[in-house]
Amino acid sequence: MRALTGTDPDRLKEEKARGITIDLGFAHATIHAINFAFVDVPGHERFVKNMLAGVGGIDLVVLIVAADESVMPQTREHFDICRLLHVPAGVIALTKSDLADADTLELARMEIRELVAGSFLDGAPIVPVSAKTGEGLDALRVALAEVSRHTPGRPVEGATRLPIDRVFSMKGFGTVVTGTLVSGRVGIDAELTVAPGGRRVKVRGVQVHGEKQREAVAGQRTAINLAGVEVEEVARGQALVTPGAFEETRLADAIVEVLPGAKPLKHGARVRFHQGTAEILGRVALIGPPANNVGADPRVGRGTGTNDRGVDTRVRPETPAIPAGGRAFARLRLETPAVLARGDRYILRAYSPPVTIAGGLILDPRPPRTAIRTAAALSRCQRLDFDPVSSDRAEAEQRAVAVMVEDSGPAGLSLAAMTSRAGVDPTRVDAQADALVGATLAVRAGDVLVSNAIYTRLKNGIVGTLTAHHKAQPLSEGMPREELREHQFARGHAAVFDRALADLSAASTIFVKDRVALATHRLELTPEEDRARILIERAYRDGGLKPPDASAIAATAGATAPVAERMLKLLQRQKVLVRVDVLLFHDEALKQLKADVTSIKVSAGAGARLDVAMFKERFGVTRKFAIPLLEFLDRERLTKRVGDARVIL
Ligand SMILES: Nc1nc2c(ncn2[C@@H]2O[C@H](COP(=O)(O)OP(=O)(O)OP(=O)(O)O)[C@@H](O)[C@H]2O)c(=O)[nH]1
Ligand SMILES: [Mg+2]
Repeated sequence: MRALTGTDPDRLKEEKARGITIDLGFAHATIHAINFAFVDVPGHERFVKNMLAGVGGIDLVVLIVAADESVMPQTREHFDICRLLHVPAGVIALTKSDLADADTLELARMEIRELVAGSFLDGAPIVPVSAKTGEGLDALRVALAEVSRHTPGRPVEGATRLPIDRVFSMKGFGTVVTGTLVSGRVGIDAELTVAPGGRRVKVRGVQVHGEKQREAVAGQRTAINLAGVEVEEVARGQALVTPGAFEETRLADAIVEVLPGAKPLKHGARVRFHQGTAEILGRVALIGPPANNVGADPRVGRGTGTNDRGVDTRVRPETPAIPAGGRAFARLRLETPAVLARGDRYILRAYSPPVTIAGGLILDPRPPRTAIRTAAALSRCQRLDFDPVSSDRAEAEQRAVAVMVEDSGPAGLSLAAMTSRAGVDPTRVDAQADALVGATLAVRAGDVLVSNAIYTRLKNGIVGTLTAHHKAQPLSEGMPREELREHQFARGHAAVFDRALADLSAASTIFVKDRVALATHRLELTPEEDRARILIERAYRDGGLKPPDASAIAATAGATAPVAERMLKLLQRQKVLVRVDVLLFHDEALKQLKADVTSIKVSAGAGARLDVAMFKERFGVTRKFAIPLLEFLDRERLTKRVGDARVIL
């Protein structure tokens, strides 16, 4: 690395003393007018954990094999990791070429070719180099420049994500974090989140390759000076992200690919989950029906078949497992939260001894907490399955959003979750929502999508509930809106309920005011009730501002007390009678009163006064009615109390 970049990446005292790399080292160089940032990773198997924190964001790999030692166990593990992470391309450097003769070099070449056969490095240049003599360095530079030209760029427009690999404090600056910016950009004054944890921070300064910049973009090695956080509050494994753009999660559904040489990965196995710069302990739970069921995925936990007499000798595995070289769907249960997105690659290492056993792709960073050893869970994962490189992106997104909308039930999938959970680019959220609605898979209500099936069920449920309500309470004009929502859709999103009411109302199926009724609903009163209702209403209308006493109304109406009581309630719900304090007035009397007070103001001018005596005199009422009515006028903001009198407003 020093021969290539002029920088010795080994920073630690212990590294210098022992002559080995323990932790990540960084350097940069411009080669054939291309800016390269190098992440030097430790080779020793004891430090693979650190190596993993360095390879998360790389676009290219330089696989280093010492010519005198050829392919070593750690070479295989590093190569496996690169393959599982789907590093797209690379170059192989055969170092210490000065220590090897032509035959040794050729032997090493052969072993390397065998190792990489059929992989992304199949056919990659193998360049002998010597750091000692400098031989081959130019050829390595040419190879690097060449392979980098075919490397896809990183998404600059997406959400910002910088997995943190180092944190330190700089005198006069405060907290600095470094990492490879895997997507988005980081500019001065940007407000970001340190996740997991959700600590909000502000970017004070940005450096790329040791130089101050106003902004860093995806693909760059970056050092960021942060305001709003102490060094002790940030650690490798966290990420600097756009607030809300990623899921902080302890559960994820994923594809798992077990390495050909690894032991079978058992259901429930404890593993070390590596993603970004994080290492998190967790367990792997296999998704799908038990392997010994008919129709089960034959790649999961396959038995030994039949013996020569045709007897089924398959052992029913106690614990299903993904065999070496197998691929399956699994739910990852993490012991602490990770910051994940759909499409993330990750590595699994055994809990002990910590060797690399598998890797995979995150399909859903926030799956529902439902049973997973079922055919339904398996088919759900099949619908979520995709390949970030070869799949039709819009189509894969569409499938994922449809599944997630179904998962979300009546609560609906928010447009924000379409980005954080389903990985839809914010600029395409509306189009994807429209497409789903167009395919009659979902209904959009405000900022949420709810499945068409649930929406239809909700609408039918509303009609059913109202039908039952009208039957049970024929005198009710309908159900209070909130009561209907509680009854029908308590766990649902309010916007979805509102949309259902609006749709049913537009279709003239229901009638919505404070209460919701079927459009066909008519009050059905008995002749006695109807007569009482008419007489009561007349009594209040005639009473005007001196209404009858409610407790004596039954006699007036010639009805029984319960009937009179029901009719009084009905007239109040219909807003024919209005309660003022403990009194009931006919709505028309109150409207007339307000009109009269307004006309006083017109004739006497603004600021005219009205006191209790004047009110009694003018409207011919006693104090018993005058006081509540004046307070009513205050509440209606027609008058305002000033001392003992009132000013007409
Ligand atoms: N003769 C010769 N010696 C070399 C060459 N490259 C490295 N060495 C020596 O090999 C030893 C290990 O070199 P490093 O560059 O630390 O190897 P590394 O792969 O980074 O090792 P780790 O990071 O600890 O895994 C050192 O003593 C180097 O001086 C070379 O091209 N020729
Ligand atoms: Mg080293």
